[in-house]
Amino acid sequence: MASALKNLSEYNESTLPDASEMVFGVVVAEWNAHITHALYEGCFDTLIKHGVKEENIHTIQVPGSFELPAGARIVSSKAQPDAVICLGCVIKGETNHDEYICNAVANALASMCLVSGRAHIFGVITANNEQQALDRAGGQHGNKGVEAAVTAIRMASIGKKTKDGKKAIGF
Ligand code: RBF
Repeated sequence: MASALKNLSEYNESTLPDASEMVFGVVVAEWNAHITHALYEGCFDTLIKHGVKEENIHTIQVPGSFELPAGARIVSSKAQPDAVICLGCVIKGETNHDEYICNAVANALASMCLVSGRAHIFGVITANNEQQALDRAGGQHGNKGVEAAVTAIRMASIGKKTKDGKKAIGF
């Protein structure tokens, strides 16, 4: 299994485009806050590291992961960001609630990408237990918030290059 072999948050920093003119919305779910706030920290630090201005990071906290798409709508209309990063953590319990929440959020964010033309990054940890979540929020499997920020910068750059009229983009 790939994730057991390497820290997926490792990436080649030099290949990432300059993000100093980019604007981002970040939506963070409060459920499992000890996990989601670690994701947010990784995400925020990564955006700043790649030149994003602090005033261009618009953050909203929503109650749970199910509210992430609604939060994304709100931050989109407030800030007109180049991409929206959604961070949450859904941990399996005794019932199937996790499947309903994860499916709803994944489907909604995918639809919002297509309808709005703006990248919505799925930064939701879907874990079978708390340890799996901790491992992916700054633990042995890296920090999914860092990965979400990297993906957002890449997608925002693709959007901007499309406007530049470039013929081959994303390479
Ligand atoms: N939200 C999360 O972000 N992560 C969870 O693990 C989570 N578990 C939930 C379990 C149950 C049984 C319920 C009813 C809600 C849970 N929520 C969780 C909250 C959910 O995302 C949403 O905030 C509420 O359902 C209100 O719409």
